[in-house]
Amino acid sequence: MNRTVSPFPDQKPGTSGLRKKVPVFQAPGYTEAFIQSIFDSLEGIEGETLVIGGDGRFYNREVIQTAIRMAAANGFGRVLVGQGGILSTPAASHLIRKAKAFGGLILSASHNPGGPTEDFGIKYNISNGGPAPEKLTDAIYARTQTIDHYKIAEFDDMDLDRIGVFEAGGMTIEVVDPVTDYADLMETLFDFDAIRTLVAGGFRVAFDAMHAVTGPYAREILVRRLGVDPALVFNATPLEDFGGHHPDPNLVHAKALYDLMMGPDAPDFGAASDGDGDRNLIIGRGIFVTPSDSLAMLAADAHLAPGYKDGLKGIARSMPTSGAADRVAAKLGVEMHETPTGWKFFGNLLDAGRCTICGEESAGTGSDHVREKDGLWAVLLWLNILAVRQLSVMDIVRDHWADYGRTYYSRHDYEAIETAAANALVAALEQRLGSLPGHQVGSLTVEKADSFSYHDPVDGSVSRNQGLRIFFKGGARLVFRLSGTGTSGATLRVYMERHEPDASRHDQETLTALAPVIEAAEALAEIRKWTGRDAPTVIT
Ligand code: VG1
Ligand code: CO
Repeated sequence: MNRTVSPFPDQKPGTSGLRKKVPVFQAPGYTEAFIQSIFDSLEGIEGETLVIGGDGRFYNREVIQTAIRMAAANGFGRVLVGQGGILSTPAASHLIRKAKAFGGLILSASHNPGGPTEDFGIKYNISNGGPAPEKLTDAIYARTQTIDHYKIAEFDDMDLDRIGVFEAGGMTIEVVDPVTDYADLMETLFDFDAIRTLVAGGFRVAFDAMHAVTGPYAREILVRRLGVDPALVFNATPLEDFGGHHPDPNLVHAKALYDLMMGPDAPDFGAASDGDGDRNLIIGRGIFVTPSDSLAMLAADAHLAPGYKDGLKGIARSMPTSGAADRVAAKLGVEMHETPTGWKFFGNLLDAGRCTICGEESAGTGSDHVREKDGLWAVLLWLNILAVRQLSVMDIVRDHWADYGRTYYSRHDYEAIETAAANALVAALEQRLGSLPGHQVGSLTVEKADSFSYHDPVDGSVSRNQGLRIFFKGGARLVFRLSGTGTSGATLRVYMERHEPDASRHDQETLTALAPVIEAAEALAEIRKWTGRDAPTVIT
């Protein structure tokens, strides 16, 4: 049946779908209007398959029931839904590809907190398993401006906990095991025997699932298939509110793991993932591996894993990610691509065979095995490399720095600042960009400054205003951009990096090594003046 609904004018497309507070999604007709706007923007869904799953956060089950009824009324022939409403983002991407589905709805707000007054999100992925490209997210947004009704079938809630095939509203609904297919895919890419041998030999692996979606995946893959000690798999039961924490695998929110890894009884390898399982944090005994470095190191050694034994077609990174991976691509003699923030920009490159491994500084790494970033994939590739090289994480990192130089890197986030102030800061800096080259800031001299535009080499589309970049003589770089995933006010992200080729200078503290770049950020953008903040909320 058709029900009337009002358009909702202020929902600009974000970095990954629509993210709002739960009460916003609970407003009558709101969720339905967004889902209908997605369906209205797709062509040819009649009789097709739709994958639905989420990270298990509060409101997941309710939205899944609504989405199933709406899929039936909109003419889908089949829905595949993860048991309990669960599918990690990479597992959903894989399922879309494996089932040759038309697309999928992924319900998550990723690393944002969950609960009745916390965050929820809805994202649409296309048939390649990847996030909708900008053209489609723009179309969905345009539809939200004019939508006046939605279609919904009337049938009882489905039992999401029972695996099986059901019929309702003229549509087939299959409740599937969310873990097995994904775990099997991982076994095709990595040498599980080698990792099992490593673990059996006393190599201790710790994993923090942060009470989010990777718990069941980690139990199956790490514990059951690889023999990892279950006592070192922490917070493996998904909770609707993630135990009241942010399921964000960084040094602030995964501090317990960090402290363990820096402590006297540290395991050999520590990792964590986020709410929806697409991010990864890697910490060796006594050493945190920055995500930008991790991307470079995984790319350099990927050929040691069976799935990548023929080498890489290319590497891609988001613009704010450090240039460490570029040096690996240059040495391997493969293409290097620099895209805007957000996984949707990697899809075309992966589909066209222009890159094999992709990554973002925000703890996202992945490959052409799916079309999303993949937290456990990165953990397994690290373990495969460690098993083959028989070195510690610390030694692998130091070797890499010795070969390629070290790229010091840090991101400063100013969360929940006033939107108007954030926009004004960016506008003021943007206006000055043209006058910056040659300008002296402390000990640094600006070489070049611009606003990043991306020209997609595959489909020719152009994405503008993707962040302000300031390059200094000698290779340091500063980037400013506003987050597209926050749900309260604005978040300013400042990204700093500096390459240090001299191995005798690889032991500096990151913030010391970056001090001139950090000072330049304040001098150029006047962050204090605009935001009223003395310090960032999160430093990663
Ligand atoms: C952030 C990260 C970005 C990532 C995005 C979605 O976006 O910076 O790299 O792709 O989150 O990740 P933003 O616009 O807030 O900077 V996930 O794991 O939250 O889906
Ligand atoms: Co995520």
